[in-house]
Amino acid sequence: MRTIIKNGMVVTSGSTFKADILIEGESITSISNDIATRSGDKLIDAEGQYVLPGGIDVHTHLEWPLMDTETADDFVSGTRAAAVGGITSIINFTKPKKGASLIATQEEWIEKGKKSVIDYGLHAIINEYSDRVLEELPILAETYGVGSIKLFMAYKGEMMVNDLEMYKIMKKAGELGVITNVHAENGDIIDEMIAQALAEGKTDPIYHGYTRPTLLEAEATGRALAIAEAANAPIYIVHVSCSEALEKVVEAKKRGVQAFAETCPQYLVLDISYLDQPNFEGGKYVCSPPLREKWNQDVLWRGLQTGMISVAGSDHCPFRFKDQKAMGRNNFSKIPNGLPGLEDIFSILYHFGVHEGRISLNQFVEIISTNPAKIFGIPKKGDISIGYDADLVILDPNGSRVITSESQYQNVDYNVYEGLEVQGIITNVLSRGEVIVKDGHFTGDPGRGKYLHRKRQNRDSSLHAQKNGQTRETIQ
Ligand code: DUC
Ligand code: ZN
Ligand code: ZN
Repeated sequence: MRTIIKNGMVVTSGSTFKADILIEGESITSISNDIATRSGDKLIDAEGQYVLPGGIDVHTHLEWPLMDTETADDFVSGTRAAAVGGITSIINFTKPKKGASLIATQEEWIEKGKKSVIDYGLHAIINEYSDRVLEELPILAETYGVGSIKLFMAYKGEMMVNDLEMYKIMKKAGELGVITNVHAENGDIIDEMIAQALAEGKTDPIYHGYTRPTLLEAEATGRALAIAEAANAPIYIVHVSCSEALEKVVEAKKRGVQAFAETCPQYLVLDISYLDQPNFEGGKYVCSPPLREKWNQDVLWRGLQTGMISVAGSDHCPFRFKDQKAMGRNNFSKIPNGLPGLEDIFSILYHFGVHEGRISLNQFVEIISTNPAKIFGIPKKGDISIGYDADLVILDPNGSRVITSESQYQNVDYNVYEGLEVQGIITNVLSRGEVIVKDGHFTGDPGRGKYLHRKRQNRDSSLHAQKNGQTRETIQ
């Protein structure tokens, strides 16, 4: 089966040019001017539109248990929303029960993911240190293609690990070329601040913001980076929300730590004032780290412009307002933490980034597709190139749409970007050559998504820290 995308403006992280794209089966087999058609070819006319690599959202929480409930999107509704929004691959987090085998957990989550509409990978969360973790990590990496794990420095009792646990786990991960995602907030002090606020009768959603200050994100970020450096391990700081935390990443990069940073659309566009709305409306915006003072947004955009932040991930962690967020109506600490965003990340980043002139179109591709594929070792994705998977998004830059929960695919009763008009309409989406969104309508099938076996980090890089007692500077 051949498909030809005709007359589109092809955009990669490195260039923009007019060309046709030939797809045979699941892969791109030719990119050139005026590819001749044969009878039986499927033709898609992309005149006046951009053809971009599909978005890769490496930060999703589908079917994810948190704070005595579970996120509202499963792998069907979540990946359908992703597809419509221009995302053709996700990496979701697993969630092991305390003491559970990481391998058994991985198997369980691969099974859950089989319903997906698009391709899916899994980061393995590790919530404790044990000999078994050390035994299972190499199996996860080699047999299951799990090139990334995740550690939490907050959510004590549920997921938080201490510094020594982090060091030991990261050391092993580093030896294996497995990158560690870190949620960096100082959980101990946050818990104390929450208890103090509640004791003073401060129960509204805004206190979620006040009890998780930027200082404690920056402190934990700096500590995580130092632990990664000591462990000689690659590290990816998820959801950097503020200037002070980003400074820690920049300092670490200067020292030669193999550190990457991610931010999320909500930190680029929304701010702490959203938490301070009456009638518990602020509860809709509770996520961790919390939304910050507005001035941080410019700093985060500069981070994306300069490459200090490599990736935008959605941190899609959706909870319904009416019965899930409502669990914390009288106590902000009981509001499940998280926002929906998987369906809109591509549009929000395109609109506020490219359309409003903060980043170039090529930088957009780099941030939403190329960098996530490279950092997390996803083969044959993140670019438009011969031999690559035909994961493609066709976007009409002249159209616009208004974001609303009325017409969204995300399985929640609100949208944090409600009423916002964004430039650019996603007209068609292809996943491994199959059209899964046609003229804006979803046409894919649950269960067609494949599990992503991922590659590990290249441990030969001169970016890696001390070898045989040499300093980084002496290793070239
Ligand atoms: N932050 C959230 O807002 N939700 C899920 C977990 C997290 O780190
Ligand atoms: Zn997190
Ligand atoms: Zn998250």
